[in-house]
Amino acid sequence: MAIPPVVVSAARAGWNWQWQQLMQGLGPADSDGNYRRPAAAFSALPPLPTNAAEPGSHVLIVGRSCPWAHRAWLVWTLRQLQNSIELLVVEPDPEAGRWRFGTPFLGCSTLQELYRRSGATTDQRATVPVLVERSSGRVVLGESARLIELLNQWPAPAEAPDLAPAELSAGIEGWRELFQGAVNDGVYRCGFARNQSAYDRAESELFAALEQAEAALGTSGAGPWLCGNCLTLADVQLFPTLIRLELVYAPLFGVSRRPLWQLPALWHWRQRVFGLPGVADTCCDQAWRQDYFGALFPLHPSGIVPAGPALATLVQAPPPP
Ligand SMILES: N[C@@H](CCC(=O)N[C@@H](CS)C(=O)NCC(=O)O)C(=O)O
Repeated sequence: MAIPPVVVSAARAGWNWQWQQLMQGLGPADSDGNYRRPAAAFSALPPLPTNAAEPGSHVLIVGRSCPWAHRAWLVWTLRQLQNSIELLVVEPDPEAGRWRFGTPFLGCSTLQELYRRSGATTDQRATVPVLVERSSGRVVLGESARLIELLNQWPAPAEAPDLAPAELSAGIEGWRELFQGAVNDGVYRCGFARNQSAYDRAESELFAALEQAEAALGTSGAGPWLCGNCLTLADVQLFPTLIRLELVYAPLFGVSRRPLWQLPALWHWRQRVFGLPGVADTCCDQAWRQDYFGALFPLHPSGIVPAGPALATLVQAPPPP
């Protein structure tokens, strides 16, 4: 028997109302429906700690699926900070919507406890990445854009690259500012948009920025990195978003106007970054899929985790003609 149209429209209105409530749990939106990322706790760039050179004095806490943590993990890897800063991976707890430690860390079982102990208020989110001083157990910095700057100043082996050389600073900062809003946060503004216009705004800004990067890399004699011969924080900031593009952002957040193979300079750039020593170890495609599709209930209520594509096909094979 056909369901009466009045019942269908009542169910739709009820479902839409509930969806808006659930979306509020993912993140706030402004009155036009644009997602507005809440400010991070412990976001100011501190001076380099006096005990930075002491091996094991600090711990970098990351989550595998988080793109903001990924950028810090990349700088830690590229600058070979393994002997000076310990890396600690936390696990998601989708039911409680927070990060937890596999085994208690400095007396805390959740990241939230660690943040509270450092003075975070109850309305502040306990986010990764976060840098913690081991001896005091206190948060040093919890904002990834500043954290990658701090890690770039951290005492490192002589052969470690400087990812922000002074002579390139204008170019690096230009790219970083563009990517932070239009791309890194842009994918979330697409996925968490509350209406079509909010999505349209974020989506066109995002692809305009990608096309700008494509044009810069595709210019003859340019590259191999965004700022020329030198790998910089600009490359570091773009990679975590682009490596997740076909795996999660296209299917889940609707970032699908152009798959990356249609931006060939960026496709090859992504392969180059992936091929740098240690970078593959920071790419956990199974965890990305599981965490995004399994945990973002309002966007994907079934929780069904898609089977592909395999990461290897995105970083090893040449793009389709
Ligand atoms: N502004 C922060 C944002 C980081 C962030 O949003 N991390 C997410 C994971 S991708 C998180 O830890 N969320 C936990 C929460 O919101 O409670 C940064 O860039 O460091």
